[in-house]
Amino acid sequence: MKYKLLLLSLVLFSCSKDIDDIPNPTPTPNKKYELSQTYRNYNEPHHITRNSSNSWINVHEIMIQNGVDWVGPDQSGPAFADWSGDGYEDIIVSPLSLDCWTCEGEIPQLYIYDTDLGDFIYEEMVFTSNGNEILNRIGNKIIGDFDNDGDPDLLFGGYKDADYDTYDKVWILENNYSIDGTFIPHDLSDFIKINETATVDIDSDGDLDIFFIKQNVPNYSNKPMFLINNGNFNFTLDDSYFELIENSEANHTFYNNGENNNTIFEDINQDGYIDVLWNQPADWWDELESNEVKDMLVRKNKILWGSNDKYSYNRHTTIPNIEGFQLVDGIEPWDYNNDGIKELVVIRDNATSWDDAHSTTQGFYVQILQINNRELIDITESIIQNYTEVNNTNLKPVRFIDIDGDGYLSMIRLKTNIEFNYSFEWEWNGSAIQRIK
Ligand SMILES: [Ca+2]
Ligand SMILES: [Ca+2]
Ligand SMILES: [Ca+2]
Ligand SMILES: [Ca+2]
Repeated sequence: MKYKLLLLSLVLFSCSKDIDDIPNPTPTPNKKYELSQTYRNYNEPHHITRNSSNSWINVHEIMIQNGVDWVGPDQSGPAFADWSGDGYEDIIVSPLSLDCWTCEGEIPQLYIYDTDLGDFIYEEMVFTSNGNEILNRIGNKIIGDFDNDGDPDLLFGGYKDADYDTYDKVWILENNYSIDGTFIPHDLSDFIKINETATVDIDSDGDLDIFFIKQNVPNYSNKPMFLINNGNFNFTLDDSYFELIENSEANHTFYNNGENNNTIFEDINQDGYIDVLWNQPADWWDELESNEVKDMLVRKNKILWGSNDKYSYNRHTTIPNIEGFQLVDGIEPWDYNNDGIKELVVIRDNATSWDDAHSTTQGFYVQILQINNRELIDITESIIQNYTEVNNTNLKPVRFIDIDGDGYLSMIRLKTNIEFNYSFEWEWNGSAIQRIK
């Protein structure tokens, strides 16, 4: 059954026109994956580069075949990119420990696509230094061409051990594979403790900068910051892009973000300024201490609009609430109908509190928002089929890929279990966003 699905995917995938101009041969039976060369620009924000057209490949099956005894499908964080530089996408992914998956760090794994075999071959990653410190205990990986030399590099590490209050180091692994087979580690730990980051060229000088939130800052608690890229893996801290709120409690609440490497920087309303999709778990039912803080908490899931001034509380729009599905798992841009204008899809969980999220049956609600200047218009009911279920699973994380090669990006849910790499699928059918899976 699985093989049939795979073949079907391959046949559908081989119809793709937009990948490149190399003809796709009919899949050869003895090849497991018949992939095409893919030339991608890795000097783009991570929320774009993470959407690989090969995301349908079952990475966990590949890992298990190569001797990994257990994978945590939601935590292994596969990073599809051409790590070897031959035009074919490879995978870097995190194995985890079976007994206690955050107890011990594991070396990330590299699987290189072999065109003759049509399969991914495990290869030990070679680091030029600090080999015993480059470990992961959770899968967060940010792909980006940080030195602008055309190949993908990897921002990696930074797990916080809550029991011991210690942190794994945060690294950028400079990709030198095509030259001598190595990755060169650059330690970012002086700047960033937790790899909950996003990337964008915020100063428009042509290279990717890194967004993160510095915690425990005197007077402000949480401070949104950038590491501005100066080239050659040198960075400078810059806290000037966000207006800070004088009331530190309110500032904390407005700029707090929990498990967040999902902040998205994109000019979503197409006015020439980069906006911020502030993805943040909505735990706004916590103890409320003042009306000001209460007001801030309700506005946790929001868009900060770009302008020629700092990002500010005074220029934000809250995502419209859906009663019973208050927990927002993700806010993502999606041009589902290829008209060049992106709408927003908001993935919601049916929990009404963090306690609920861990104790009750999961469900989801897929909200679609149209953007009109700085206004958000809820078009869910008229545009998308089967957008809510109470007794199922949550949808996080979603990805956007053109599975059947017709030019429209499907929204899928990645990594639900070891058997299938994705479940759920919605795609535009000309009049509605149709639920396919
Ligand atoms: Ca490759
Ligand atoms: Ca690079
Ligand atoms: Ca830059
Ligand atoms: Ca804008």
